[in-house]
Amino acid sequence: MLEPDRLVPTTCPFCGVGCNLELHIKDDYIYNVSSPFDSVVNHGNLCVKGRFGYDFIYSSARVTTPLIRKEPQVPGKRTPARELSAWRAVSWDEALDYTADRLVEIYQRDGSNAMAVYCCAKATNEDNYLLQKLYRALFRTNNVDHCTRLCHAGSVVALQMAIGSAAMSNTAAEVIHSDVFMITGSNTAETHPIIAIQMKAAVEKYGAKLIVVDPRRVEMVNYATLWLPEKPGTDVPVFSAMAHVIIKEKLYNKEFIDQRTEGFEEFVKSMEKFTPEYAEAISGVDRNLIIQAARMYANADNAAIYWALGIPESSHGTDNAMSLIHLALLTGHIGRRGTGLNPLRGQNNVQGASDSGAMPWHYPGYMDVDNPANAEKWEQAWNVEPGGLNQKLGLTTTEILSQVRPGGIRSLYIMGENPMMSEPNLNHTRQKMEGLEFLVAQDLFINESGEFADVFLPATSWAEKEGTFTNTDRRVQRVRQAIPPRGDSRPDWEIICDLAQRIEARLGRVNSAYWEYNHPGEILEEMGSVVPAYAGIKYARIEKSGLQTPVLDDTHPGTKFLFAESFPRGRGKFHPLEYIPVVEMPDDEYPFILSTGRVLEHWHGGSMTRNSKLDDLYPEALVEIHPTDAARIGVNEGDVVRVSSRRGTIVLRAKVSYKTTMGVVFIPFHFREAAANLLTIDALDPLAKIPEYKACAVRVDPAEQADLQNPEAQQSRGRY
Ligand SMILES: Nc1nc2c(c(=O)[nH]1)N[C@H]1C(S)=C(S)[C@@H](COP(=O)(O)OP(=O)(O)OC[C@H]3O[C@@H](n4cnc5c(=O)[nH]c(N)nc54)[C@H](O)[C@@H]3O)O[C@H]1N2
Ligand SMILES: Nc1nc2c(c(=O)[nH]1)N[C@H]1C(S)=C(S)[C@@H](COP(=O)(O)OP(=O)(O)OC[C@H]3O[C@@H](n4cnc5c(=O)[nH]c(N)nc54)[C@H](O)[C@@H]3O)O[C@H]1N2
Ligand code: SF4
Ligand SMILES: [Mo]
Repeated sequence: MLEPDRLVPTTCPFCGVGCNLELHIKDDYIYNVSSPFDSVVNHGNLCVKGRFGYDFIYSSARVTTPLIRKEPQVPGKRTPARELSAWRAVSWDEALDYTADRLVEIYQRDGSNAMAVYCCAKATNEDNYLLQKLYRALFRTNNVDHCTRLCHAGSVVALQMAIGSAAMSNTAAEVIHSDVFMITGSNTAETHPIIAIQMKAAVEKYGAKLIVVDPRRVEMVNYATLWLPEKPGTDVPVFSAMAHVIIKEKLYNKEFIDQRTEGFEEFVKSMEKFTPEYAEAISGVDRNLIIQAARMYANADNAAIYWALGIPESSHGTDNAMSLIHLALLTGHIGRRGTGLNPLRGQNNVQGASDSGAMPWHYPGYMDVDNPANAEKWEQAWNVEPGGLNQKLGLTTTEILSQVRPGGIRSLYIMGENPMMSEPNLNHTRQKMEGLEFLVAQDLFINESGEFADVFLPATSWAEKEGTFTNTDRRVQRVRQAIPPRGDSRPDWEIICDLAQRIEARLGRVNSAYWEYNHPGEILEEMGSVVPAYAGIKYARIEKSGLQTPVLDDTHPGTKFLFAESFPRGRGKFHPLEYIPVVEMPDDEYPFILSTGRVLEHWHGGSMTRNSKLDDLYPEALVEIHPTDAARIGVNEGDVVRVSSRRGTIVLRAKVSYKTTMGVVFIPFHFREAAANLLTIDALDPLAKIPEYKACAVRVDPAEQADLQNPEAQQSRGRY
């Protein structure tokens, strides 16, 4: 065994569980990752990504020099380029001067509405806070968003409307204190694997009963007392029928409803039509399962709900989440240990990026941008003249690209996102990317979106910088520099500070905002001076283990579960609901429903995991198809098939599996050779603006081996 020179404690860069890692370092090289047994979040457990996936930082595909495209790019005629020969290596000074010149030129010509930025849920709180500050304080725009829009936006909007707060109400580890818990729209064992371990223990060791509501036979079904295999997009009828049963059988908590909620009477009327029979007809779930699930959840002493993207990623994602929230409001299963409304947040720092203001309608701390009192607070903090901040709601991620046109959005700054893999209907996304006048990519890799950029700014990875991530249960944890930056790469926060000073100089607003920090800890303190939930978080307090927000002052111990006494909006509000089908139903031409999502070994667009040895574990895109459907269309395991929707076509191999239900095929969106988002529909939820990633109509046809590989795409994939 190699003896490490040092062990550096830090936080996993993949998912929102936020496992604690120990990086083993020899000669400034990370050669192993472990986790201490006393780690609060994960008790020494790690999934395959946390344990082995770190090697993406050493990939030969990583770019560590600032680059400018050799060929000037013209709006409407942009051409993607990944190979380095299309780029010129430049100094940081040249790259930043060029970026500042181009952004300021567009801002001075076309104003705030031409500017937009995607922040990054993989980067730290400090990085995100600064980038939104740059766009708000210097370019006076709220066109600031990040992947939360593509993720839990429906949950966030519904939770805000119903209770006034969108974070997970409880701590994931409390699941062992639940008598009953329900998981819906979450493939927990693959996407939040360490929380799944705790859930399995809750069932096997602590005797909790589990209800799974999911169209796929995900691993957690093996631990469930009840599985409700609904058709995609039918959550409102299923959960409203549960509410119907709870009301009809008087299983609700009258005291809680009287004291803590409003809108009950009207809500009861709107639930009348959602009989279990009606829900069965729409969702395909046996009415008796719905009745049993309702009784089991309502009669428990402590019952919790956990959910992920099967709920919000829909053209009626807000309604879906609302139908779940109602169950907690009816039964009072919230505000105590082992209960709660728990949207499992996905990216390592999506909770933190949202807290830090990387959103178009909120300053940091969820302060509405259109409230002058909030604007005033941030004007003072950022030394902006009174009335200087823009109080108009900004555009969301899903709106920013659709508004690329003369007179609309002209420039986009992307820090660590990959819309050319992650947004729906990629053929449309591509057209919009091509239409930009100026595009900045700040990443570790030239990803599918960076290929369109004018300038590439190489950021360091999480192992090469200091900062904090906020995990899914609101725990703010340290990220530590373990090794020197590779090549000329720099931490995001440093890049942003340097760029901001150059932009200020060009705007003649020198010192109009503060951009000098000795250490990222000072950035977090600046945020905490205005955001009460972060007021008590200082690096010195989180060196050993993190603190769960809200942390209201320097002695506040943090908050394990929320809403014991009241909700942030006062009373929890019921909202009458109607069932609205998904936008694109299957028909004769496109007879299957396509569901998209994740597999354990890969991460989103693949920049990280496909440049890691994890790629060897799951090297190629597969479409899951039910054995009955496969037999019907004459497809066997491993056969090459063509999957087409009204928007695009991809070719990949079939995986014949009982994991998917009849009529539904599943494709992970990690593979550029067969990008699932070429097929998905860009229909949006009207309130949350989140796309319908979990249901569109497709056809599946046998294809030839020769159709399979796009050699160009295969070759451009880097290897570690
Ligand atoms: N390995 C891995 N882990 C990840 C990620 C990753 O890329 N790779 N990404 C992270 C991120 S950012 C996120 S947001 C999370 C996402 O975590 P999950 O939401 O668990 O991930 P998905 O694979 O999208 O799974 C969606 C689930 O919803 C179900 N579903 C589909 N349609 C419906 C429906 O209409 N109703 C209901 N109730 N359920 C439905 C699917 O069958 C599936 O079980 O994962 C995080 N963890
Ligand atoms: N079809 C379909 N599409 C989906 C979904 C789905 O379920 N189905 N899910 C959606 C969801 S939930 C999400 S969250 C989005 C995710 O979508 P994106 O956020 O667009 O995708 P990622 O691949 O995670 O992109 C992260 C990028 O950040 C870079 N990066 C990593 N660390 C750092 C860092 O420290 N600094 C910088 N500057 N860059 C860094 C990585 O190299 C990578 O290129 O995808 C959405 N798209
Ligand atoms: S569960 Fe999530 S945080 Fe934990 S090791 Fe796996 S990817 Fe990392
Ligand atoms: Mo996500």
